[in-house]
Amino acid sequence: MNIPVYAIFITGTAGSGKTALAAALKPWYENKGSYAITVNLDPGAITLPYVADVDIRTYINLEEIMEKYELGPNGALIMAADLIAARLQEIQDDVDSYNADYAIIDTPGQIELFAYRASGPYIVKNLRCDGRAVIFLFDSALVSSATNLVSTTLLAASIQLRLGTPQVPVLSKKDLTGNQWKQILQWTSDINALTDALSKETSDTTYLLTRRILNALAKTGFSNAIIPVSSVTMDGIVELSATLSRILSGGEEVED
Ligand SMILES: Nc1nc2c(ncn2[C@@H]2O[C@H](COP(=O)(O)OP(=O)(O)OP(=O)(O)O)[C@@H](O)[C@H]2O)c(=O)[nH]1
Ligand SMILES: [Mg+2]
Repeated sequence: MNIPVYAIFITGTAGSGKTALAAALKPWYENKGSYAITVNLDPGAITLPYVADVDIRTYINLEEIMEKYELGPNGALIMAADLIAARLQEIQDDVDSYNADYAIIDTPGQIELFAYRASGPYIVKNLRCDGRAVIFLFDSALVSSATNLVSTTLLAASIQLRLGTPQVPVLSKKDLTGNQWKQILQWTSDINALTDALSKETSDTTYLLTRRILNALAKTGFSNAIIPVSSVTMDGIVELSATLSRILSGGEEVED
């Protein structure tokens, strides 16, 4: 049976640029001579900046769920997220039919609906492929404060626990940060610089808690190798794809 070689799941906080990165990666891989497809797993997406080759909205209609179960938008989103797993076989068949080299998978806006309910981890672990990786987007607008960087890193660690799949940390929207991305990178590689920034930003109680969380995270080596990327200028995409290649192929470069 034809199965995609590599599955790349794009996760991150709401609005962090998941969809924009999916839209940017597909033509990038194709320019390199690979066949990449986009998979939209967000039943709540209204418009997409890419043509979804496989689209969960073919199988799950949010408005129908709202009407049928008399749910509001949030209740319907929760139910829709839960229904994604039940559609795995159809998604798999759709994906397989393309015989692609890469399946670039855009996940729902609300990360908690994807990662903390049963469906997301089920799909990530059970979609058949030769290699899988999860990108986690750190929104550069969000993590330009040291406190937010620590709390978003904690979220990324938690998502990795839930999805149980190698994670590539990415700093998104690099083009919007000016030179701030350099500061963020320094924080992620130098715990003393980050601790210093925290002490200037936070009150005593918050500082203590954040510091303890940071110390625990530091032991996991989290976000050490965060890759700054812009889906608009494509800056950083080469570095991202090289890291993905290493993970997806288990250490060996993927032939394009
Ligand atoms: N300048 C710039 N804007 C970006 C970049 N990535 C995303 N954006 C913008 O940020 C906004 C949110 O991007 P999306 O790709 O929709 O983010 P998302 O994570 O898919 O959002 P949800 O699915 O709603 O959670 C949009 O206006 C994008 O155009 C980037 O690299 N550079
Ligand atoms: Mg999106």
